[in-house]
Amino acid sequence: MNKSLRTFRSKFNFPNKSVLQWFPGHMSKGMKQIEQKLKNVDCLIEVHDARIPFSGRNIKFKYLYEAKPHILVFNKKDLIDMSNTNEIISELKDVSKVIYTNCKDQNCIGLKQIIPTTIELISNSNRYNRSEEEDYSIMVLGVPNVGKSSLINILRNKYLKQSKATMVGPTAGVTKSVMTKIKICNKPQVYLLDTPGLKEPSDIILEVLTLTAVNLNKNVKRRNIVDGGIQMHPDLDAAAYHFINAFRRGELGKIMLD
Ligand SMILES: Nc1nc2c(ncn2[C@@H]2O[C@H](COP(=O)(O)OP(=O)(O)OP(=O)(O)O)[C@@H](O)[C@H]2O)c(=O)[nH]1
Ligand SMILES: [Mg+2]
Repeated sequence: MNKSLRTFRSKFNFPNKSVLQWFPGHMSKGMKQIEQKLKNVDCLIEVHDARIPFSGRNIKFKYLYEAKPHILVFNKKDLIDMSNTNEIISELKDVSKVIYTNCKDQNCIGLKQIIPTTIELISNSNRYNRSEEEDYSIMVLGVPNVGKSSLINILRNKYLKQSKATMVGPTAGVTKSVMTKIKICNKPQVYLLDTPGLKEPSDIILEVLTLTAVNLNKNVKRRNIVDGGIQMHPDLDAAAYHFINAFRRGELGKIMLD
């Protein structure tokens, strides 16, 4: 056989597209940046969606919470039924402090508790290399779209009466890299560090979107690369928009997913 033919590969494995879509480049870069910045922070605020208290938290962050004091903020509390939060909190064995917030409400009680709680945790911890520092530096992390940047903006507005410092948006992946620290409070000096939402790769999302598109009868035309003909495919983007919009607006009811 011709030598050049022998170097041809005999098969080509298509990458698992769902994994690619759900772990974009900025996420792996973001994880490295978070690890690098860890030594410069005193505490971690994990933000998560109050509608899914037991699902979807990124377990890759777990070892970070063992290294630094950590509080869990369940955000978007305006979208849940608050009657069973005590039961939920008692089920969470890995967290010492849980706070419920609504970043759309400047008077939210939970928002008032965040900075005093973190300062108390830091004061009771070993700050190691940062023990001489007078300012407090806190990293905000979590999966995409849970309201990390919104939390930073509303706290900054609350304490410093200053406008937005970090971008917020309705789609996941708005914050793409670990930001420089943002001043939140003057006395004491508190800085928050925004991070990109990091989610573990998931491969069931395609299945969910396909079923949703089929149920909605939303299709897109695609050209068949083999014969050039037109084929109809489930419109996954339309399905995602429909589902997420309904969920975001609370149209699915005041529900818990866990
Ligand atoms: N209903 C409700 N919506 C909120 C709340 N907090 C944030 N949002 C909305 O949630 C969406 C995502 O907010 P972001 O602050 O951009 O979320 P993020 O976690 O920084 O997202 P990434 O940067 O993509 O990881 C935006 O549309 C916000 O307006 C809340 O307490 N209640
Ligand atoms: Mg953000």
